[in-house]
Amino acid sequence: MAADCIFCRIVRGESPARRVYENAHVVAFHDIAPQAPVHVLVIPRLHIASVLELGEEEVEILKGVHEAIRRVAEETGVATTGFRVVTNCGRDGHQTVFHLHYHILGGRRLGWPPG
Ligand code: D5M
Repeated sequence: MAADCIFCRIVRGESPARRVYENAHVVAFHDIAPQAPVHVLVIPRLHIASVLELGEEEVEILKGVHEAIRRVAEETGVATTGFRVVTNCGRDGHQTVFHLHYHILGGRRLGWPPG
């Protein structure tokens, strides 16, 4: 856990978030600045800076991430219409919060390629 990390604070319940799902490994909550009608973030409870820090020891966390993605997609209705899962990494990837997170975006027709 990182004391000054906003997503760690959300995991600990010290900062508010509109939680939609959680399991032993992850928490999912609505993004504060939604870019689509459905915009939910899935984050590991453990502080991991980005996908670059994932290895074999994190495989159970990744199972939890994928369970959360499926459950959030079903519960928000985008499982039937389609959606996108994105993780931004580093400067060029436009990562602004350095606690690993997966954006679930849906509820409208998304453009491709992303900007
Ligand atoms: O995306 C970081 C995302 O995190 C961005 O879409 C805003 C969101 N965010 C930041 N702070 C909060 C809080 N407190 N609640 C909910 N959502 C938040 P990135 O991929 O790093 O650019």
